[in-house]
Amino acid sequence: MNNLEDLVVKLFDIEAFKFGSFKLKSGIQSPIYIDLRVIISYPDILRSVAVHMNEILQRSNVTYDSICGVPYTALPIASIICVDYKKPMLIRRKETKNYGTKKLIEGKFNQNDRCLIIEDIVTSGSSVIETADSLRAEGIQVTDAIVFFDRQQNGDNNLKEKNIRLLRVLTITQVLECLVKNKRITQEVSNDVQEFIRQNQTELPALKNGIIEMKSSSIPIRQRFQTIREEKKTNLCLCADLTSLDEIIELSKQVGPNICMLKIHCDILNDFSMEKIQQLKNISRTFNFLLLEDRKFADIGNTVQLQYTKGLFQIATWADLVTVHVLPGEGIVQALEQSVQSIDEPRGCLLIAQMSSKGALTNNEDYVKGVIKCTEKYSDYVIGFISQSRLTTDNKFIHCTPGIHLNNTGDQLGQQYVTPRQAIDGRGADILIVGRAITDSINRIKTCEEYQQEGYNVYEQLRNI
Ligand code: S5P
Repeated sequence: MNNLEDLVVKLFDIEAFKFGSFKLKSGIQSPIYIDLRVIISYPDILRSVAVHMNEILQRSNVTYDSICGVPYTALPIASIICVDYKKPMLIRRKETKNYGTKKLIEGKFNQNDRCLIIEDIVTSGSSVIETADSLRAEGIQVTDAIVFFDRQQNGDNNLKEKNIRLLRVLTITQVLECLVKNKRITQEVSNDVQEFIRQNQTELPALKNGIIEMKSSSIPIRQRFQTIREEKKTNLCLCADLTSLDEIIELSKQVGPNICMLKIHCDILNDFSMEKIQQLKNISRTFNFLLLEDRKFADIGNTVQLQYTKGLFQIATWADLVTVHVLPGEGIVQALEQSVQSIDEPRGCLLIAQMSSKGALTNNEDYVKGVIKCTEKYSDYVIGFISQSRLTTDNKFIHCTPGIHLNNTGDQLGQQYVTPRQAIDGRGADILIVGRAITDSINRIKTCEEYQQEGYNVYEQLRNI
């Protein structure tokens, strides 16, 4: 069955294409229903689909080191291409395991390998993008994807936005033409479908499962936190005060499902590079957590603008959130907010209201009042506080509390700890910032899970009172 036209007719005959009136998952009524899953029951057809896909790959001169099929229908197709054309395969899990290595990508790969994504049908491109984000989070390059069938609902442009070129064997227009020509459907039915397609163009949707918010790039940070907390059931911010970004990247992949935020200090890193920080950012998108650079800005407006946007770190380009002292006056916040106006993703900051360290000069009533005033004035950019108590009844401001440990009361350098329960119940914390309690523990993943569970349980208990 080398002829593509024969294959289309065969697919119609095995009911991979159905025409009528079908309610889609989205609730929309569609005149066409396409389900390529049936091909696994017809080995000749399955192989023919793979052969045609490979022909397109040959013609397009794509170079790649491995192939990753999007579960499920594309998996057998990917397997055939990999075996027949001797390419290694990767598999992206739909969910990470709760045990063992928690790997999201199975198979062997090297950093900067190029992986081709295979999918059966593309509508918006969201599944391909979800797969690409996971691969990229592992340092694998994704530049091309191939689909058997393009519904022509703007998937190609959505993928282009993510720097992925879409190759395809067939478009819906070609299928309709072929089926009319072979008298399987009437011209009228074909026109109806074309009209439906024209009216149902897609944009990149937000994905579910707490993993990847494609539109996270446009959802305000405050709202993102609320969604993450509910979907992932976590109010834990891991504070990774490690000096190796490589190590933070590895750790963030392991604990990504457990945290709502990752806090780092970029100026303590021995191996900072924009490439690596971009990788961390991709991981934060894959696992849907916020990235907080704990820069604690504390200078005049002009200087903080430069510190925020320039230099080695270019913090504004990657950090969803930063921390800020209001010591120099509210101009500091105005200056920071101004410098991210041209960035097309939401940015926010947390004001340091009260510190956890012994004898902190911040912990004075007038100072805290000034911080609250500033927070209210710049409430678009300031999403909340770093604090040791609840400072306002306005729940839109997020209270993040550091100085958390389950079985320690402090360190030798003035840090003071309370337990997660004390922080949430006693002090009104929304987010627990936990550092060495996790990073110094023998099993970081397990400890992280413990803090996540403890923090979220206390939050839920209070919510249900
Ligand atoms: O008052 C504060 C504010 C902050 S942001 N007290 C703090 O400890 N922090 C930060 O939280 C601090 O810089 C460190 O990164 C983290 C606490 O780390 P831990 O190891 O003591 O939990």
